[in-house]
Amino acid sequence: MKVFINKRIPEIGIKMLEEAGLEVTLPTHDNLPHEEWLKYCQNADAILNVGHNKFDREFFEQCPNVKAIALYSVGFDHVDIKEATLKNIPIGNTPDVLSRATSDVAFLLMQSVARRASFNFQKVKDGNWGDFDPLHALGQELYGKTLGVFGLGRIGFEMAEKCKKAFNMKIIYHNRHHNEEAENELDATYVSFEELIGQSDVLSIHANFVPDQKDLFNASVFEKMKPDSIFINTARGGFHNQKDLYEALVSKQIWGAGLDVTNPEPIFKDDPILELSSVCVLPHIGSATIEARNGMAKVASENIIAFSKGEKMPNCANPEVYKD
Ligand code: 8YV
Repeated sequence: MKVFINKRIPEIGIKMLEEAGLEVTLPTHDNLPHEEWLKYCQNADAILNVGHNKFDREFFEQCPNVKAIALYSVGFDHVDIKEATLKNIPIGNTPDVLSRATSDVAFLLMQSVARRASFNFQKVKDGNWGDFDPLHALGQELYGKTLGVFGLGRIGFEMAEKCKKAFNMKIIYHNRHHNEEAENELDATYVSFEELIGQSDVLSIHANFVPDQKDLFNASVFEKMKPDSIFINTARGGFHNQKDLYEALVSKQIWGAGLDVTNPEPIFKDDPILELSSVCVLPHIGSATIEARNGMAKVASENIIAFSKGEKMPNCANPEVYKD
């Protein structure tokens, strides 16, 4: 079976595939233009995909040989799951292995924004240390404040747990379902969306992105948030309207924002949001640890190997393909 991997992944994953007797193809150069990427896909039976290439109806029609896709990501918003299922193509993903790393980044952004760390670091880099001033560079403390989690799954749980343990924060959440583990272990309280945005001191997004939630966090939401609140997005940039977020920060409707994902993504140095001292932006590094990336390589390869043996992918975004 021929497997195409569009970018080099940690060696552990490639080794697993080769030891399973699979024929692995890696591109000759990075960042393939779309047409070249498509040609590689057309010659493969299965794809291990890094990044957010679109797998939609057009793709499936152009690549009839592709029988399975293992994503090197937990998110699958770039895949038309309905279409894949219709074509009986299992879509693997990589949950769990990146929950710690991604929630670490949410936690890091929260603290960074609370203490204006990136702004102050920039001052030092600019040679502008400044005199000690009792009224200057004042951040805020997080101890005992309220964390609101939008989407309390595995990553949201880990973020909530860190906030509870480190700062004794009160946890509220809004989700499709109740999360009993979080209610029992973290004393988390289920609230409505309106309560979530009105009561959170820190609001952190950890949900799977679906198109009907595009721009869910927009002007009408930011105006209902507390003026001292911090908005954190490590999930998908599509959740927030970035122009509205910028306006909310400039007009001090909210206190700050920490983003590991942007809308659009990427952004460049002329983006006005980067000029704000109340913002910390990272370039989508949520899962960028040695541990998480090795774990993702292992899980994605396990998915491909299971498929090659005619078995169910252990982590599958559309398990309905396995029902008769
Ligand atoms: C990946 C991510 O780095 O897993 C996800 O959903 O956003 C990141 O961990 C990215 O998707 C690259 O494949």
